[in-house]
Order: sequence, then C-alpha cells, then structure tokens
Amino acid sequence: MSESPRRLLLVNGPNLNLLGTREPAVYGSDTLADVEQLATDAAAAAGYEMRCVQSNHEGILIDAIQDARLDCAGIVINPGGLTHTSIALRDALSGVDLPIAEVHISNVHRREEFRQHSYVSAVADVIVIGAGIYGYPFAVAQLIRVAQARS
Ligand code: CA2
Repeated sequence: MSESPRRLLLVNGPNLNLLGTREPAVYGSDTLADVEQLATDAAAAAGYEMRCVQSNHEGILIDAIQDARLDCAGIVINPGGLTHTSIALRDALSGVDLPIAEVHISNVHRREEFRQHSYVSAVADVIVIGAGIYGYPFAVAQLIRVAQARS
C-alpha cells in the first residue's frame, strides 16, 4: 500500500473571505490570510504542506474536497453557513473517506438556534468550536494525529 501524502486541505466556506472586515465582536479582527498562515505554519511544523481554498460557491468547495481524495491526507474545514444547510457538502466529506476536522471560529452554541445543528459534525473526526482563529492550528495538529493513526 502507498504512503499517505504529506499534504492537507484547508477549506473555508462562504463569507469567510470577509474575516477582519466586519463583525469583529463575533469573528475577531484577523483576516482569512492570517487564518491560512496559522494553519499552514501548524502543518509545516509537522512536515505537511497545506493547500488553502476559500469559496462562496458550494460546487467549488465540493470539487476541492473530491480532488483532495487524490493527494491529501486529511481536510480541515470551516463550512461557514453551509454547516447548517448542506447535505451535499456532508456527502462530499463522507465520500472522500479522509480524516476531517470541522472548525468554527465563534461559539455557535451561544448563538441563534439555527446554528445549533451541523450537517458536517457527524462525519468529522475532530471538532473545534469557539477558540477563535486559534482553533485552526489546533485542528491541524489533531487532524495529523488522526491521519497518522489511520495510516
Ligand atoms: O463561527 C464560525 O466559524 C462559523 O462557521 C462562521 C459562519 C457562520 O455561518 C457559522 O454559523 C459559524 C459565517 C462566516 C461569515 O464570516 C464573516 C466574517 C466576517 C464578517 C462577516 C461574515
């Protein structure tokens, strides 16, 4: 059997490109570039490369997840609002059969009722909620632990 690739995919969903520009009380003042840097550094510290994708389009996210099957060892994803609506995204995540880490910057459980349910959580190996952007490097480290245990 071939070795697991030393590459991870970071997926950020709709509106996360706006990080640092609005709603600082909820999401902080760091930008998407800051998030991607933190996650990339955490991956590099363990000898992994990070591919970063953000899109406001569900199909683009699904294509990136499907492609990860070919050359990634795991996926870190903040699905944004699609967390609470998208069966298609969940099907893509369960279909690739890779370790999955779900991240939410805010504590969704202290927010509106509609944010209390995630379609993604049932297919995630790691879930990090409410740790701000520092949830990303934590999720990366835990994802690598799961990926290495599996290979
Ligand atoms: O807390 C999170 O990370 C969320 O996944 C963020 C999503 C939200 O729909 C989820 O319930 C929780 C929203 C991302 C929108 O990001 C913005 C950032 C700055 C300004 C406006 C939106």
